[in-house]
Amino acid sequence: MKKDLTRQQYLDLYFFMRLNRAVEDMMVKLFRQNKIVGGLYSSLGQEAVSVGTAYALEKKDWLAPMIRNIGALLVKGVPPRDVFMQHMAKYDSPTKGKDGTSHFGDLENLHIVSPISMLGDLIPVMTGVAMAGRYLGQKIVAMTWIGDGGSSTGVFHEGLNFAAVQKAPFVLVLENNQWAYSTPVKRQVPLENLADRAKAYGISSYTVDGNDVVAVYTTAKEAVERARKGEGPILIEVKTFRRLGHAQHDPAEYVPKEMRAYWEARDPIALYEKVLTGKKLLDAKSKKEIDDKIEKLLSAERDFAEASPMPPPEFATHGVYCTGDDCHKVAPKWERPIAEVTPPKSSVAAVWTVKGFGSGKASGGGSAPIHFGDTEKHSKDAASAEEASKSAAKPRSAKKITKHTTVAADKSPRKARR
Ligand SMILES: Cc1ncc(C[n+]2csc(CCOP(=O)(O)OP(=O)(O)O)c2C)c(N)n1
Ligand SMILES: [Mg+2]
Repeated sequence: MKKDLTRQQYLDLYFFMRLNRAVEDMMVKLFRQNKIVGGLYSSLGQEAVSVGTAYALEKKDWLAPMIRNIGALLVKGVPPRDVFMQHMAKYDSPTKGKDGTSHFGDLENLHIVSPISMLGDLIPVMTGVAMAGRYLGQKIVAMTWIGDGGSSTGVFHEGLNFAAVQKAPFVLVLENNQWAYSTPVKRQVPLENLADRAKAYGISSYTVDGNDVVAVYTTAKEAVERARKGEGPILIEVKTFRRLGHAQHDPAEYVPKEMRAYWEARDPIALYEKVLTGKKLLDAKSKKEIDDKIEKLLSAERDFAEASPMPPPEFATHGVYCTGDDCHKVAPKWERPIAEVTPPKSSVAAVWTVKGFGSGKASGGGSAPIHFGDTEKHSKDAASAEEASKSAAKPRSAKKITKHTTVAADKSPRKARR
C-alpha cells in the first residue's frame, strides 16, 4: 500500500509544514505585542505530525484538533486569518471573539469538530462522528489526536474500547512528544511504545517516527484507508518531541539539555528539505519562492486579522446559550430512507412501561416527573407519580419510582434538581 508520493504530494507536505511553522512564529510575535488573548501553545518540531496525518484525509472526512494541531487545520482548509483572529478574540473570528486558541469548528463545510479541553473527550465524540457517517452511508473516516499524557485519562480507554467494539472508522493519533506539562512520559506510562495500548482493545496500531513527514503520511494514509474499509479503529503512535514549554508561560527548564539537543538536530522541516533536495524537488530558487509566497500570504492574513474589530460590548450577553432556531438549526439529514431508520422498523419494544413516565405528560394531565423541580405543580406531579408507581405493579421498577417521587415532592427546586 505504501506507494511513492506524487511530486505534488511531496511539495504539499513541505508547504503545509512551512506554513504551520510560519503561522505559529507570527503568533509568537503577536503574543509578545500583547495582541493574543489567552494562552498560546506551540507545535514547534511537531509539524510533521499534524500535517502528515491530516493530509491523509479526504475532503469529506472529519477531524477534531487538539492544541498542537494548527497544521491539521491548515491542511483541512482553514485560512490563517481565522487562526489569527481566533487567538486575538476578534469579531470576525469563527467564534466572533467568544473563545480563544483553536477552539472553533466548522461542521458545515470543512468537517471540523471544535477541540474539547478535557483531554481524551474527543475520542468518544469522534467515535460518534465516525459511527454517524457509517449510519448515513457516507464512507467517512474521523480522526483526532491525543497526547502521551492524555492517553492516561479514563475517557481515552473508555472511548477507544467503545470505538473498537463498534468497529468505528476512526483513526487516533497518539502524539508522544515525551512530556505532559513537566511530567516525562516514562514517569506516567510503564510502556516503551504507547501503541501497545491498542492491544487491550484488540485493534491495530502503528508506531512511527513523528519527525519524518513522509513516514507519518504514508502510515496515516494506510490507517485511514483500512478504517474506511471497515477494519475498525486504528491507533498511530507518533514519536516526537515538544521543543518549547507547555505554553508561552513555561520555559521548560526541566527538559534535559541532551534530550533537547538530540531532537533539535532532528528538526522535521530541515530533515525533509534534505529529502526533497535529494529528489531534486527543492533547490535554493524554489525554496525562496516558497519563502516569499508564505511571507506575502501571512502578512496579508495578519493585516486582515489586525484590522478586524473586537466584539462590541453589548455582544457579551449574546450567543452564550443556544436559543433554538435563531441560534442554529439542528435538523436531521436523512441520507437513508426515513422509514428504515425510524420506528416501528428501528424501534425496540420496552421491557416494561410506566404510565405517564417519559411521555412529557403525567396520567393526570400535569407534567411528567422527569425534570424534578422544573415543573410548576410539584405536589400534584408527585401525587401523579405516586399513582403511577402503584399501578406499575412490578417490584423493581416500583422501588425506583418511589425514590423519584420523594425527590419530586421536595419543596426546594434547586436541591431537587441535583
Ligand atoms: C482531563 C484533563 N486533565 C488535565 C488537563 C490539564 N492539561 C491540559 S494539557 C495537559 C498536558 C497534556 O499533555 P499531553 O497529553 O502529553 O499533551 P501535550 O501538551 O504534550 O501535547 C494537562 C495536564 C486537561 N485539560 N484535561
Ligand atoms: Mg505530551
